[in-house]
This record gives sequence, structure tokens and C-alpha cells, in this order.
Amino acid sequence: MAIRRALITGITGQDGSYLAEFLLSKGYDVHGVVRRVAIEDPDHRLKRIRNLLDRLTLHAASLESYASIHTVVDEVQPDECYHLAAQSFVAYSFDDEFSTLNANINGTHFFLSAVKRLAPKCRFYFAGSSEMFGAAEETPQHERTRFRPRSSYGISKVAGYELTRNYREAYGLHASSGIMFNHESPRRGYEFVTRKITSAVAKIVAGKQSVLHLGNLAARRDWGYAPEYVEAMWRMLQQECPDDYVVATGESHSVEEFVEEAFSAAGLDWHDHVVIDPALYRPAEVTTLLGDAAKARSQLKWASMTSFRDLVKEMLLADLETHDAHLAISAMDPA
Ligand code: NDP
Ligand code: GDR
Repeated sequence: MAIRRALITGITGQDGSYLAEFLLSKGYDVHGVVRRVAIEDPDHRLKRIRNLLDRLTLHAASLESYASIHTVVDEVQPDECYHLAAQSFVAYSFDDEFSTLNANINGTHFFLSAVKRLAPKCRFYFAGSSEMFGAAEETPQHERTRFRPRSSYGISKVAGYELTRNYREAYGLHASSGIMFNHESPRRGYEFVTRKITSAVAKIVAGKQSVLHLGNLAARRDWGYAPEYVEAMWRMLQQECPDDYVVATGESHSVEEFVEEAFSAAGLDWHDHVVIDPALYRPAEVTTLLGDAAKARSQLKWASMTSFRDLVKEMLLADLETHDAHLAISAMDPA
């Protein structure tokens, strides 16, 4: 069988780096789209894929420029395109609605349009989000739950999802969306709450920090393990027919529970270190998210495997190692 070629946008991010590894392990010829500045500053901007660089082909393009995306899709002629690049930080989308909407909506539209014109047989994946459900009317949320987004980020993802569906229905593209609930890992960006917590715990243990400022501890999320979620993306594109799938663990925990788990695993009492900062509350919060991944289980044969406790522990261990806090590692309970 001919070697299949995959194009990944957002390859420098958490999911892109795991997906690149996964596709390389399956024998794909993997191409990634990066910003031009990333190629000029590889030590910093390509750190998550540093160990893969000799096996990847990177292309510079901008989500704001249709011409640059057209050129890359034309050059690569992918069999599968995974569109992961986005302004992905919900809190930031309240500070800059315009760039969030521009990058996330236009970027998706540009890729869909380029794929339709230049590689119409290419299978397309769109990185949809549980943030599309927003103030959800029902719990758990599934593929037929109405979208009620609460941020320009959520709105941009609803638009990307609808564009993807429309290209599937209007032009026959094999285009699917994952409605992915939160997924985390030691590669998570430091601004997201899980990594903010585990890295702070490690710094507290190492004596480099004493206080952790957080916002809404009552918010509940369905937190899964990122390497498992990228496999679900791939499975969607292996289906005969394109479709949309919720990908989730089916378990939700509050931010406070995450805090408690991480601090107590390192032998600390979070009440001694956490300070609530009202400035970190969002103008419109998504209070509870919980996904029903029954369709992914039955059609994709995909299931979340990593427990909440193990997820927190893996992230914490990685951060403790980074901060050379080995004593705390040996003191940690086995999972
Ligand atoms: P990250 O924030 O880790 O990565 C985002 C990627 O998008 C990076 O490669 C980044 O490049 C790129 N990017 C951001 N803005 C631009 C831009 N203007 N132009 C070009 N590239 C850009 O996100 P994740 O890996 O966590 O998420 C991947 C996708 O899945 C995103 O679309 C996200 O919204 C979505 N998603 C994520 C979930 C999660 O829990 N992780 C859940 C649901 C959906 P650079 O490194 O150069 O900044
Ligand atoms: P989220 O992730 O918005 O769900 O989006 P994030 O980790 O940023 O927030 C989760 C919840 O924690 C609360 N919170 C804080 N959040 C941050 N970042 N920092 C804090 O100090 C803090 N204190 C409390 C938030 O209010 C929120 O309720 C992630 C991203 O990966 C999106 O791209 C993706 O689409 C969704 O998950 C599903």
C-alpha cells in the first residue's frame, strides 16, 4: 500500500505533537504547518516536536493568509488533513475577540476551501470543542445537544464545526469534527488550569514559589488524557463516512478537586497556598461540562483509559522532575 501523507496544522501544540508521533508510528509521511517565526526560533517554538524534526516536513504558512494555505495544500497533496491550529485559550478570547474569531473561523474556512479545490479526496478533521456547548441545556452533552457557546472562542468553534459540516454536505468532502472535551498531559500549555496547578505545586515543592492564584474553583470539566484523544481523531478519518463525534471520559471533576489531588499527592495542603483572584474569573463562565462518548465507543471503538488520578499524577511527576523536586516524587503514593 502507498505511504499515506498527513498534513497537521497546530503541530507545535499539545495535540499536534502527540498526533505527529502517533501518525509517524503508523508509517505516515507527516507534514506540519507552522508559523514562519517558528522555523526561525526552533529551540523555543518547536520544543514539543524537537525529537521528531528529522522525520517531519514543516511548511510555513499563516492562518490569516489564504494564499499561503493554498500553496501548502497544493504542495503536500495530503491524504488526511488535521486542522488543529487555533487560538485555543478561552480566557484570552475575552481579551481579543477579533483575532480569535479571525484565526479560528477564517483559518478553518481557508483550509476547507483549499482542500476542496486542490485535494478533494483528502479526509479532513476539524478540532471542535466542548466549549461549543457552553451553557448546556442538558448533562451529559452528546452530539445532538444544542450549542450555546459562552465566549468568542466557543463561537469560533461552532462556526468551524458548521463550516466543516457544510463542506461535507455541499461538496461531498470527507470532513469530520471531533467535539473534544478537555484533554491534558505534561505537554499542556502553562496557561491552562491543570498545568498551571501541577507546575505551581512542583515549584512550591522546589521552594521557587509559595502562592498560586486561581479563579473559579467550582467550574467542572471532563478531563481526559491527550495522547488517547489524538487517536480518536485518526479513527474518525478511517471511517467510511465522515461524521461528528463527542470525545470525553464521561466523568467530571471541579477545579478544586484537581487542586486537592495535585497538592495532596505532593504532601501539601492547598489551603496554605491557593489564593482566589477575582480577576481570573471569566466574564461568562462555562460552569459544568460532562461528555457522553457513547457514539465514539460504538463506532470508533474508542474509549478513554486514563483515570483522573493517574492523569494528575503523570502531569505532576513531569513537573516535579523539571523542577528537580525528586524528594517529593519518592514520597508520592503509588497510583
Ligand atoms: P495548543 O494551544 O497547545 O496548540 C495550538 C496550536 O495552534 C499551536 O501549534 C499554535 O502554534 C497554533 N496556532 C495558534 N494560533 C495560530 C495562528 N494564529 N496561526 C497559526 N497557528 C496558530 O492547543 P491544543 O493542542 O490543546 O489543541 C489543539 C486544537 O484542539 C485547538 O484547535 C483547540 O482549540 C482544540 N481543542 C483542544 C482541546 C484540549 O483540551 N486540548 C479540547 C477541544 C478542542 P504556535 O505554537 O506557533 O503558537
Ligand atoms: P478551558 O480550559 O477553558 O476549559 O478550555 P482552562 O484550563 O483554561 O479552564 C478550565 C476551567 O478552570 C477555571 N479556572 C482557571 N482557568 C485558567 N486557565 N486559569 C486559572 O487560574 C483558573 N482558575 C479557574 C476556568 O474558569 C475554567 O472554568 C480548554 C482549552 O483547551 C480549549 O481550547 C478547549 O476547547 C476546551 O478546554 C475544551
